[in-house]
Amino acid sequence: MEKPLEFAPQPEKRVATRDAHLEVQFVKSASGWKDLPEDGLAEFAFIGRSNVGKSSLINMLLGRRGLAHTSGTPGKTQTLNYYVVNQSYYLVDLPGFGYARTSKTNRLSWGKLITRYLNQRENLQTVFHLIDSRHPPTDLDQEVMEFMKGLPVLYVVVLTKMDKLNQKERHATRREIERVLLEKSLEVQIVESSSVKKIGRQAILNLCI
Ligand SMILES: Nc1nc2c(ncn2[C@@H]2O[C@H](COP(=O)(O)OP(=O)(O)OP(=O)(O)O)[C@@H](O)[C@H]2O)c(=O)[nH]1
Ligand SMILES: [Mg+2]
Repeated sequence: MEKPLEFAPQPEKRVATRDAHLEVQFVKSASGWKDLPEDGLAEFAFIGRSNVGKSSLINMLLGRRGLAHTSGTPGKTQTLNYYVVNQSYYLVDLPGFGYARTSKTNRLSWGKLITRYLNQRENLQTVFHLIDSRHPPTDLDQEVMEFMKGLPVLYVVVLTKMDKLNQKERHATRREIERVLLEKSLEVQIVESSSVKKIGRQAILNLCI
């Protein structure tokens, strides 16, 4: 019989799809600096390359299937999408990077807005950088890591789609990410996740206060 995966959720930790404790609302899609909310609530942002699973992770965290739009085609999320939780903080779904088929103008303006957002957004508390657990970090992922070094926010690496790996692959991925982070002198918390198997939910929510 196949050995159960070590990261399979324990029965007592399994979460309901709808969590009564989380009151969630989609607030807005921002396509420019002036569109960002002005109420000063804390923001927790999710960044990563297109198709890595940002929108799926947000749906899984919030227990609302289909709240953030997901797609098998990269480039689905093109704006900063704000979801308010318990009227006290925002989860922000950012456009993915590294999607070559978007127009150049569009790509540049996203890049600029995201860079400005990461650099200057005062109420930004934490950046969750999503990396596909099946592949080594891309050059752009490594650029994000370097970029995050200088910022006064908590930086967390989230390995996505862990359901697609067996235990041996999972260990190899983790070791590789740890090696890359160490090489960059970054001491960063790593969270393993799967939106399909609802892995990593509590660990990530615990970091969003
Ligand atoms: N097996 C598996 N598939 C996933 C997981 N998370 C996301 N996916 C799939 O990956 C694809 C992309 O997911 P999205 O959540 O739309 O990715 P995204 O990062 O928001 O993409 P953009 O909006 O294009 O930047 C979809 O087909 C999802 O169903 C996961 O944990 N496991
Ligand atoms: Mg998306």
